[in-house]
Amino acid sequence: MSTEIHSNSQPWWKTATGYQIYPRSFCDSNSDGIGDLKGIVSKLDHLKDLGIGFVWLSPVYASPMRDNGYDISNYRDIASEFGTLDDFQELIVAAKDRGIRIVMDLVVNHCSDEHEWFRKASASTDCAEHEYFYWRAQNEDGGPPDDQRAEFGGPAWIWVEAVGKYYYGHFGPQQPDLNWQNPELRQEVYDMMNWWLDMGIGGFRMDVIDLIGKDLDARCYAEGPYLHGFIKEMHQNCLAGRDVLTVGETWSARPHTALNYCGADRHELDMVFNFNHVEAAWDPVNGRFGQNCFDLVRHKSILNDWQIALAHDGWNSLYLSNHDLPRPVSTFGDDTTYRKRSAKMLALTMHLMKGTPYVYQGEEIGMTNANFTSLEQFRDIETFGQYREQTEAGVPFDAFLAGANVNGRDNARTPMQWDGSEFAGFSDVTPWIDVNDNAHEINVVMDREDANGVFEFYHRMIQLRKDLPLVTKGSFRLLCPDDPQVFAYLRELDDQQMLVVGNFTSDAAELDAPELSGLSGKVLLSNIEGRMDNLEMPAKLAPYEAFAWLQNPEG
Ligand code: TEU
Ligand code: CA
Repeated sequence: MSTEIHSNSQPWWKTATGYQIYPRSFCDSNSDGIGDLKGIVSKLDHLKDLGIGFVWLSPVYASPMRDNGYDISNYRDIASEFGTLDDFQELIVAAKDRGIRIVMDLVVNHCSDEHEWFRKASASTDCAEHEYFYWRAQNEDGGPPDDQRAEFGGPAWIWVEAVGKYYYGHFGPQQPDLNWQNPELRQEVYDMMNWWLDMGIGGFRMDVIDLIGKDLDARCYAEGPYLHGFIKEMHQNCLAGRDVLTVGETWSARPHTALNYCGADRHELDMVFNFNHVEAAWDPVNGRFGQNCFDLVRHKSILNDWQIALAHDGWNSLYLSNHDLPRPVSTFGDDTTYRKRSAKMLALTMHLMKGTPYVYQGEEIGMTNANFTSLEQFRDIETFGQYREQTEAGVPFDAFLAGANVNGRDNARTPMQWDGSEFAGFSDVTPWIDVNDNAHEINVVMDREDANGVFEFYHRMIQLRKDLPLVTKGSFRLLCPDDPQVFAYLRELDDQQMLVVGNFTSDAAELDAPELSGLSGKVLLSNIEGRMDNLEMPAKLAPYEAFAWLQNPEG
């Protein structure tokens, strides 16, 4: 049976569920310990069974892999360890056969210092490529123009003797920022985007796109003065008239700025990733590598603000995890006693809001944080940067390790757990990063054999979105905003109402929504046995219980 790829009244990306693949960690087809494109092709049925409409593929371009592909040395080729352009085209076709589109990662705030552009630019001032980067002379005392630090540690301004100037690397020396002020650079980027779009990709996730409009002299980086002009120009040159999805990674976006990117009259992007709810769980004193400070009332308030801001124009992206973040069941749920139940609860409360949901690989079986015990196990450039800075500041190793295990990026990058074999079915040799110790009890084979598995729950939840227009189109109303245990909201369309409820704690809880008392309806999906169709208020909730309930199912 062919899978419907177009929906009649709405863009496909409003009714589809996305799935992010981190290629290095997904599936290794040729026994070198590194995931690759052929490996992805071999697992497409897993995604089809889940009900996925598109894949966001983290970068697969040629790269020295200092930041696992977020440092691109050739935008028109595939990294040799991932495969070839032919493999990529095969992936597009094999995915399309299953009703799945491939959305590429667009990393154009910076490239790799091994990109030909930068090689030329840093060898001579006398070439067009020199202007593709940000250069500044020494200041009066011979130092860099300012004291800006790079995201991955060290100074952001790096001296190049051959040209007698500093260049700017927001993330680090191996990721020089591209100078978006330069029209030829912009044209290079647009030509490259069109080249991929013409090949039939489903769109772009745009890496740190909020940084491209920076004004370095004003020390203004995110949402800089040139940002929206550039995105508009990109839209005109590449996106207008194409049926593709665009989602910006925007750490700086707030509810009141979101429409600047995705309002209908803007002609910029379809949606952005909001990180406000992610950052809210970070330790306000010790930062990301401190403790987990998740607070449900704040979490609800943030998500509610985004739902309200984009209720009538623009569109939300809905997610709890990606390749930079820890595993949601470890951060927001319970990764031991109530692992499966809390994984389902987190998914249900996130996916049934208004917007496009994204699943990060392994989330659909409730994979957990890595819990590494030694420095040798880590691979992430950012984590190593933290290690150096913290060690210099006198932070003991155990404290660093605890922080890395709470929020380090390697938590999401351990190999996908396909089965209970030695390397979890990811590879048949030692992988580039350790498999999580729990792979023998948390893996796709075991989870899918279990009628109460996390996968089956995701599958049904994703199906609900296809069956019920209310999930895509309905309005959103948060219930009991101040309740510290329960996340509950109503979705409404015409004369139908859907109630979504999740208990975020390991204690029993209660939902009181008197307006719903005695109404007739039915439970659409629940993560415990015995949730009854008739709602008696107040409703008693078991630990981490979640359900979706539809009033007037015939409506
Ligand atoms: O991430 C943006 C970014 O700012 C991250 O460094 C983030 O602050 C950090 O990981 C906290 O979670 C994007 C990519 O998603 C990331 O993988 C890249 O390393 C980064 O850009 C540079 O391209
Ligand atoms: Ca491989």
